[in-house]
Amino acid sequence: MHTIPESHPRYRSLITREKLVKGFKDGIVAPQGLIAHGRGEAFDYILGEKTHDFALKSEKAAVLLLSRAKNPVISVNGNTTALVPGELVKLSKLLNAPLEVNLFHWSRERVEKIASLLRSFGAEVLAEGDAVLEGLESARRIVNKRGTYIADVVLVPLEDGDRCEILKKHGKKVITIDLNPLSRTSQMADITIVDNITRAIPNMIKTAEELKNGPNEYKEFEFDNNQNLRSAIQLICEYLTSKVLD
Ligand code: PTJ
Repeated sequence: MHTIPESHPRYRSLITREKLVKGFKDGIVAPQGLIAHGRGEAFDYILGEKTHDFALKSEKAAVLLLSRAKNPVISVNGNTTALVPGELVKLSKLLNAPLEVNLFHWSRERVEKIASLLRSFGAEVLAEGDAVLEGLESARRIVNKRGTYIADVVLVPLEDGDRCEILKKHGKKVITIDLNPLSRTSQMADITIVDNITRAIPNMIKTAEELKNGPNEYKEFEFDNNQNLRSAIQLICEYLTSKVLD
């Protein structure tokens, strides 16, 4: 990795880029993943690069839904693994939700590399690719018998937009993490977390830990995904308008 001086005003953003570049060189991240990150960065920029109330609310709702699921699963791809490997493993353990490797730009080699990196953090990783999600033509159809195939709740962070609809057709609840509130997946998911995955997963870990220690606060939790998406889009509009009026 390049050395980035901590005093650099864009330090965190540059470190995140370095993680992806390293992930790409190590064969974890697809080349297209670097482009996908750029799109995410642009949305993060106009969201102020912080977790807003609407995001925190959706993160709590997501943890609650996953913790109440019978067969929850956390789907991981190249970008998510490069950015938050240890955190994904921690969340997976707290929620008893296995990690399942599911790639859009599929190769057996990359599946194995991602699985072994996550296993080095002590995770249970499903990577056999021994089942097919009917109705999907892309490589995302390759799933696991003990994972997405039987899951009732699926967390699909940084998704490319062809799977959410099919997962829902199969009767599954879908949670996504996507900085773009306008994306197809964001619009179709049951819970959309409009936040950077580098902040979202640590926030979800915190909630999962709180939930383990005392579930009372979460008993009456109400969540409206459409309202949540509207709040995210409104915040972007307000930010841009404020720049015009500056
Ligand atoms: O590893 P693979 O082969 O499964 O491929 C993974 C990528 C990400 C390349 C693939 O899923 C893809 O092409 O995705 P898209 O269509 O670019 O969509 C990814 C979405 O994630 C976009 O809406 C981005 O805005 C968003 N995004 C990118 N980086 C982040 C993010 N959302 C949250 N946190 C990020 N760091």
